[in-house]
Order: sequence, then structure tokens, then C-alpha cells
Amino acid sequence: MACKRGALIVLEGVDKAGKTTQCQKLVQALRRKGHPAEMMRFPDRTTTIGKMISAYLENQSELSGQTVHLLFSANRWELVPLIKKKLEQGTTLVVDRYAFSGVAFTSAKPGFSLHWCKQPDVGLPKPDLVLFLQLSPAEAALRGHFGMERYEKSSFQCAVQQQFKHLMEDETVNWKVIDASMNVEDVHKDITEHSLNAINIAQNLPLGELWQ
Ligand code: FDM
Repeated sequence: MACKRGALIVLEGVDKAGKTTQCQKLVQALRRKGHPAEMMRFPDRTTTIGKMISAYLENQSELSGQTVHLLFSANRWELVPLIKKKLEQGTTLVVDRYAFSGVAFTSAKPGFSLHWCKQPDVGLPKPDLVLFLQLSPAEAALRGHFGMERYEKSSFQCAVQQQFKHLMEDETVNWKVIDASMNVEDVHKDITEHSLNAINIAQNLPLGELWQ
């Protein structure tokens, strides 16, 4: 008998919300409970496309908004065969950022519609659960200064937060909003509960396609 598939779980949120820490803690907790789990992150800066994205983010290269948007999307598409293989083998994937960051960040730039931004990612493996770590810009600012990368400015992050709000109106995606202002352990507990539930449901369902 074929094994039950793993779940595709995505963590999204603005900078400083604690996504990376929570992804790592979730993978460890799932493994302890006997669920094979692995972490992935986007952008994946290790591939050729990822290196172009990384140079852009570090202000070492200039690309048009359209170009970098398509590179971010291509960086996801190049990993789709691996994502599908892992899920089919029964491994749950915990993903730090996905197409939602792609759309929220580009559509926060002047002249980019949500509709245009979504198109390149239509048909990607659809997450079984998207956890949005909610943190107000004021609380994010209390967690320290932004780094030196291109998008790490509070005015831009506010615009990104607005775009995430629009994306969360889409009920075809299983969004769960998590209050990221709680302490690390309470956030972790919430996230783990939602994830275990999603793993249970996903094992009996086929993997969906995003935004179609
Ligand atoms: N980002 C991330 C995008 O603009 N589009 C995308 O598709 C993705 C996945 O890249 F500012 C932005 C979000 C962030 C930057 O992300 C790098 P990390 O998580 O800081 O590496």
C-alpha cells in the first residue's frame, strides 16, 4: 500500500515575526511525535536562480521588478519535483515563505497588481496550511533594527503587511493567523496544534494546486 502523504505547511509573516525559529522548532516537534518532517525556505539561495535573487537582495545587482518577481517564482518551480517527491514519500514539509511572500512583496511596489503578481505561481503545490505570524510594525520595531537587505525598511514592510491582508481574504487557502507577539513557546504550541491537525487531514487528500 502506498504510504500516506506528508503535509505542505507554510509559515508567512513580516520580518521579525519569528518565522525561521518557529519553522525549526516545528520540524523538531513533529519528528519527536513520529512524523517525518523537513524544513525548506524560499528564496532558496543555493541554486543558480537563488544566487541571482540573493545578489539582488544584497543590492549587488539591479533587476526590474518584473524580472526579480519571475526569478522568485522560478526558484519555487525549480523545487517542485523535490517538494512532490518528499510529500509522496510521507515527509511533511515546513516551508519558510512561499508564493504569498512573492505576491505580497512585489505588489507592495508601485505599479504591480495583485492579479499580475499571482499568475506565475498559479498551479504550484497548494499548501495544506498557511500560518501567518501576525506582528504589528510597532512590535516588530521593538525586536531590533532591520538588516541591510533591500526590503528591510519599515515603510516597505507596512505596505507588505497590507498586501498580506488582501491575500488572506482568499478563502480557497487554509490561512491561520497566529499572534506572534506571544512568547516563543506559546507561539510554538499554537503552530504545532494547527500543524498536527493539517497533517491528519492532508494524509487522506490529494495535493491541491495553488490559485486555480
Ligand atoms: N521575498 C521572498 C520576495 O520578495 N519574494 C519572494 O517570492 C520571496 C520568497 O525576499 F524580504 C523577499 C522577502 C524578504 C527577502 O527573504 C528574503 P529571507 O526570508 O529574509 O531570506
